[in-house]
Amino acid sequence: GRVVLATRNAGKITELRRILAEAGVPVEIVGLEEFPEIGDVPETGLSFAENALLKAHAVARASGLPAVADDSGLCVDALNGMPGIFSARWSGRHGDDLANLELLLAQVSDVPAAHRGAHFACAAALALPDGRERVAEGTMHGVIVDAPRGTGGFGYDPIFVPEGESRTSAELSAAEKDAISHRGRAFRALAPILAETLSG
Ligand code: ITT
Repeated sequence: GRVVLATRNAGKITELRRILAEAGVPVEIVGLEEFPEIGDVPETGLSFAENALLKAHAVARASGLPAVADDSGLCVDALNGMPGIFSARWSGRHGDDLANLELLLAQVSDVPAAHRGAHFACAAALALPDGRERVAEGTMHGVIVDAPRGTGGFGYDPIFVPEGESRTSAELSAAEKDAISHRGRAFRALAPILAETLSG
């Protein structure tokens, strides 16, 4: 079956295609560029799951196809869980990964190494045109480092070292990141539901 990926974030698109292919979900993924009439969906929810469902429902309704959405972000302990659902626009410039990362680094610069805990969170939502919905979540715990390292991934990956690693998530291979990432975990949990929905 055909499924619309309800995201405009290039980093997510790359990872979602990879994770769903690796999970063996037999779907033909359609990009949002095929539906130029679908505008930006207001992300007014108070949680990753609410926002992922808002995006998936809006795109499923407008496209007439099942839609999958990802809402994700980085929750920093020393910042009481911020930027969280505001991760994409933390600096005030939506999707400016470099500005967001630099602001976050400045905000934790005085936080001692022992208190640098953080986690990425991802909500993976599936919505059907008839209004049915499913959602699955995943997290990846780790610490924020002092300076960016690595060129893989996207967003805050260069300043995040996953638990049990010495490399940042931007220094991991694609397969290594997918195996432990919040997105990998969330979408592998959604994969069987997606496969079942599309076959029946
Ligand atoms: P869409 O709503 O179109 O999907 P978006 O970028 O606005 O794109 P979000 O509101 O979910 O999506 O914001 C996610 C942000 O969280 C993203 O821009 C990154 O800054 C950060 N983020 C999420 N997953 C990440 C990852 O795997 N590595 C690094 N940063 C990540």
